[in-house]
Amino acid sequence: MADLKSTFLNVYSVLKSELLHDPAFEFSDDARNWVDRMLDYNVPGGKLNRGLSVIDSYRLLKEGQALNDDEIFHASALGWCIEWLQAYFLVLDDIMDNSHTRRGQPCWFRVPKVGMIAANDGVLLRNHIPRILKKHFRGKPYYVDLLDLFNEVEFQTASGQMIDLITTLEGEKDLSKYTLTLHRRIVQYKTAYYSFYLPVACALLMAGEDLDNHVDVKNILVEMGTYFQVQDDYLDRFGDPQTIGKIGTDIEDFKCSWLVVKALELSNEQQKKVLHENYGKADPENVAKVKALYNELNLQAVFEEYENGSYAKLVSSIEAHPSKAVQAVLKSFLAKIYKRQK
Ligand code: GPP
Ligand code: MG
Ligand code: MG
Ligand code: MG
Repeated sequence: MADLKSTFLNVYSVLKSELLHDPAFEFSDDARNWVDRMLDYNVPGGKLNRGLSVIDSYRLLKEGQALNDDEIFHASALGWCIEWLQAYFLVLDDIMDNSHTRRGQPCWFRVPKVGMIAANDGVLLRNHIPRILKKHFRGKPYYVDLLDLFNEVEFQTASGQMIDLITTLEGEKDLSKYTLTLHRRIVQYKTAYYSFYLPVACALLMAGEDLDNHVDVKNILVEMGTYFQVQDDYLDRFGDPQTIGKIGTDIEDFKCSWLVVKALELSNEQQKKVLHENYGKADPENVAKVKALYNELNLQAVFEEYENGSYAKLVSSIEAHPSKAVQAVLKSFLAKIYKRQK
């Protein structure tokens, strides 16, 4: 495993170096240094789960056959495309959510002299993906499907992000519209497709599969991604910022978080009033009242129950899948996130 990770990180260096010498642009030293620093700051510093999953999944789909160097390189390059996509989303999401920290360091736009250049860096990160794909996959029979997959998933994510954002619009803050149905719609689109379906879909394309034949796999992965974002919402309030590397802003931002939806479900009239009066305000006093209410409603226990139920359901839908190799892919993914603390 440690070995796989270092191989994976070596591929990052190769891809970065290619991008820094992209013949389509005449780099000055300043420009090259900027991109170099921007990439190192934003791309490789996360858990790398999404990226590593492409290699894991591809290996499992090959049912134990050893992968050759070329296959490892290509699976890694696809994994990095997902990490690049994630970096692009996070750089922009942190601006939109007015966040402070990410992966244990200041959000990129908060770094001195970066500011709103971060918006363009997001666009650059996004544009690096088709450049990597063109360089390494243009000759592959699945090249067009790969481009189409990344485009579809980006569209779904941006659409989910749009609903996430418009529900918090100033002047239209209305807690009564926050239901599990709305929450599910947001998280399915903003998180599940790119974080869960995309890595497995990349591995399936590399293995020569037609994605239209794997709708059942997609459905299970979207379910898993929904569970993952519920964990993210939970950790926003109950996680340890040291461990997750970011400080939560969902209460201040009036987010349609799983926690507020559950709180609304479980509150009496008095408690609902507390939520209506305090949710979505930046003042620490308001935030503290919401946090106290979450404790009063014992949302930690409610989450634990959700987590156990969700895990059991996922396991049974995975075990109902006819292919043992696909089951192994899905189980390995689930094991990576079950009861995660970060
Ligand atoms: C996570 O939401 C969603 C994304 C990172 C997708 C962003 C999509 C864009 C098109 C920019 P979140 O805000 O809960 O994540 P976090 O808690 O990590 O900030
Ligand atoms: Mg967000
Ligand atoms: Mg955010
Ligand atoms: Mg979050």
